[in-house]
Amino acid sequence: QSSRWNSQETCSPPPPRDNPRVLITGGLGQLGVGLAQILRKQYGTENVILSDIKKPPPHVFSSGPFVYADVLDYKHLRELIVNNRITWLVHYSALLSAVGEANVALARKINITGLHNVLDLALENCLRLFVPSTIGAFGPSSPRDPAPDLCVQRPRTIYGVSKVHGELMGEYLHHKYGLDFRCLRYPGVISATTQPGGGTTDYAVQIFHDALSTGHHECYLRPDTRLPMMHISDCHRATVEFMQAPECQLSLRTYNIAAMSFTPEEVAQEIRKHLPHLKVTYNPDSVRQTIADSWPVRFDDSNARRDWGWSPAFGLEELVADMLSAIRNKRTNE
Ligand code: AKB
Repeated sequence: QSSRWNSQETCSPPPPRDNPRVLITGGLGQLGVGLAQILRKQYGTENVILSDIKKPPPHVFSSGPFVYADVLDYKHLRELIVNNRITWLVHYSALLSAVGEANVALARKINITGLHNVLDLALENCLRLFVPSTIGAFGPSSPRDPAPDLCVQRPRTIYGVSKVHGELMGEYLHHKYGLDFRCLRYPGVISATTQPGGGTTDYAVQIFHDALSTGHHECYLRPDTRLPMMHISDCHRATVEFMQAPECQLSLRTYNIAAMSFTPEEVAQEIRKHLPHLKVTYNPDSVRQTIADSWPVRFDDSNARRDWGWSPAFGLEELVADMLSAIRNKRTNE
């Protein structure tokens, strides 16, 4: 595996092109398909390639380029980047907090070894590289209300440890070799059409589906567990705006982004304004409750607001109204 790490050269990106050529890894998770849709509208369908190790559903396959890519296969990933003249890489492939604790060895492989492959390839090919981080990059000794961009980070999950590692590696390669590394710390992301898949904040998606189907949600967190959350459209917009921001505007390479913070009881109360009969029972599970208790209850995102103009559109009220109507629409169309 060739690497530029020993070289004194810095990364000089190719002359600006009209459109970036984007590769998204882990593209069939909660975020990839939606982000691809937005980028394809702006930059052209053929310029945005989704990739994953799973077979895509027919609507994904027919909506634009999709390729098989395993982030652990360095040579194949390099071939994809070179053959497709990729200039931006969005690295969504990762195991989330709860599944990571259930399979630490696999999480270490995908979240750390996979990231190393992507960092090497981004450096070698002068790519603009986006890697998401998370509220999970903080731990019990971090300031929790609010958590600033720069503070103590001692997470106690393999997910969090791998994300702090990613933040630090990316920033190191930026400062040493000029890698155009960009990282946002996402809150829990809430979407009506895509499932999160193994995180601690997943209840905040499931509660809407349960409210509309059985009217009963059993929550694995305590009713007063407050966590930062965000509507998926804000998350996508933040990602695109951050990727498009001129380098000279970025005083940091890793930013918190915030929209709202709520507890299970607060989101249930807001849902009851539309569905008064929603019943929520609480059965905290020790793994996810311990993880949630170690995470920030609020993010300080003032640097993102100042540097590149971040501002969320959705608060709790708008989120709940949108989720309920989007899930209802989806069900009538199925
Ligand atoms: C998780 O709960 O693991 C993720 C996250 C907050 O990063 N949704």
